[in-house]
Amino acid sequence: MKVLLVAASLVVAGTALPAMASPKDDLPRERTAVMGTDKVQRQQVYVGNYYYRPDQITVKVGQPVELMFNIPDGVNKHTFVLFAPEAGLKINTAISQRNNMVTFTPTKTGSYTFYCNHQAGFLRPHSEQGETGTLIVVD
Ligand SMILES: [Cu+2]
Repeated sequence: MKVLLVAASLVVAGTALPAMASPKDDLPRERTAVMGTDKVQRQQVYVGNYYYRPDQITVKVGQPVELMFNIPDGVNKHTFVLFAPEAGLKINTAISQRNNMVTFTPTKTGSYTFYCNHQAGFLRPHSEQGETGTLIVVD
């Protein structure tokens, strides 16, 4: 009985709280990838419904980039698509806790859009729900 009461009060406490802010609101939107001593630029990217954070990532041209995705367990699938052949970028990969990294080397400065192309049933594709971002490649 005591356990039930505790559980019931937790439910009440939970509902009494204001609507939980999405974690994306607390995460930075802009980051410059950090160049390692091994000359690889690394950036951690949080992925959720339906966002990447940061969603504006600045990197240096001609140096390898490694994006490490931090993605929670969940039913929604997500992908990372970055198609800019003019800059040597042709990436289209599912991302998950098991497949949580992409590496590439941009060969041309510019701004390139990345997005999630997953679409469940008749729902709008994730990219149309905000799951997009920009890779900014600088000299
Ligand atoms: Cu997605």
